[in-house]
This record gives sequence, C-alpha cells and structure tokens, in this order.
Amino acid sequence: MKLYYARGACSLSDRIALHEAGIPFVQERVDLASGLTETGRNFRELNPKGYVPLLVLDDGRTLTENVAVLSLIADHAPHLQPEGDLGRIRLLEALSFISSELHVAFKPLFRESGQTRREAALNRIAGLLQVLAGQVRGDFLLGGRFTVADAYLFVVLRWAGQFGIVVPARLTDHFRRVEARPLVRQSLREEALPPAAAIGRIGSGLAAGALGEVLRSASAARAR
Ligand SMILES: N[C@@H](CCC(=O)N[C@@H](CS)C(=O)NCC(=O)O)C(=O)O
Repeated sequence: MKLYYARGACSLSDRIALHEAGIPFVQERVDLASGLTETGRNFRELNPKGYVPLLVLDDGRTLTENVAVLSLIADHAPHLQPEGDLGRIRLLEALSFISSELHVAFKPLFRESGQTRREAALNRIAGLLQVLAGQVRGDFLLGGRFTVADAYLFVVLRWAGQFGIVVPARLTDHFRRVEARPLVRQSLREEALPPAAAIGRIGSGLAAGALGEVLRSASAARAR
C-alpha cells in the first residue's frame, strides 16, 4: 500500500493504524500549499479531492476519506476493532463522530476565518470533546482495546493542544496512553513531529511544530 500524507494532518492516524496493523506501506508526502507531492506530482491528478489521506492499494485502486481508510485498515487487523457483537458498528459510530463532527469543527481554525467564527469553532470543539470524554468506555475510547478510532482521536487531540483548547482530563489521559505506544512514537518520529511530552501541554497549546505547517499549507491551498 502507499499512503499519501501531510505532516501532522489526519493522515497521521492512518500511518499509526497501518503500523499497528502490521501492514507494510510506502509513503509520499504532499505539500498541501503547492498541491505537489514530494516527487513533484500534481496531487490532484492522484486525488481530485485535493486532500489527504489518499491510500493506494497494492492493486492500484485508490481510497480516500479517513473513515473509509481507517475502516479498511481495521478490516485487515481485527485486533484494531472493538470487541463485542456491536464492535464494528461502534467503531463506525466513533469514526463518524470524530470525522463529521470533531474534525470538521476545526476547519474554521485551519482557514483564514474571522474572530467570531474562530471563537465559535473553539467553543464547539470544547463541547464535542466533553461529549466524547463522557463516552470513553475504558482505557481507550471503545473499551480496553486500542482501535483505529483511538489513532484518529489522538491526532485531533494534538490539534486541540495546538489551539490551546482545554481538553477534559479523561481525554488527556487517553492522549498520553496512546502516545506512549511505541508505534505511535515511531509514527511521530517519521513525520518529525515533536514528542507529545510537548503535549503534556494539552490545553496550553503547542505554539510551534508540524500542525502550524498543516495550517499554513491548508490556508495557502484555499487562497489559490
Ligand atoms: N473528508 C476528508 C477530509 C480530509 C481533510 O480534511 N484533510 C486535510 C488534512 S487533515 C487536508 O488535506 N486539507 C487540505 C485541503 O483540504 O486543501 C476525510 O475525512 O478524509
């Protein structure tokens, strides 16, 4: 498989999930500002949607949308799915919430937005994190087992730290638990992202680092 990613972006969750699944993959970085991949290809020719993640399967078929990409990885690695008869459905429920509510709520912060919209976004994200904190069912989001939803949540919590959003204690604990996983640390290193000891600072913000790059890239892309 091949993962097209941007540093610190939601595609980081796919990198983590692929590693945790034990699926070998190659990677290519995308510069969201220029729209070029690191080998100089026009990314939109590969993915007309223009965003990461893009996963290219071994047979050449392509897959986009993080819920789908993470679901595919979980299908290859049942140990990354929650247990129980509703496990697969609970996973879909969690991925959908993180994607269509939480991730989307960050969009005004990724763009050049007015103060009012930014403040509304910060409040909305804080509220959604409270909801999620109330739903944590064990050491991980869906129980005692790490799932691909935890990888996605981890990435979103990094962003929350970047913006100085107050993260409920339950999710801060979750963040630290996920970040302690060797393959998560490896994934951070692969994207040259600061270790989240930095994120012992969740809630006080991460002033610098890779997310800044994602934000600048995304803004520049939209300004084109
Ligand atoms: N609906 C897509 C959204 C993915 C997305 O927002 N990707 C961001 C990085 S986290 C991106 O590539 N943004 C650049 C852009 O939209 O121009 C998904 O869920 O996979």
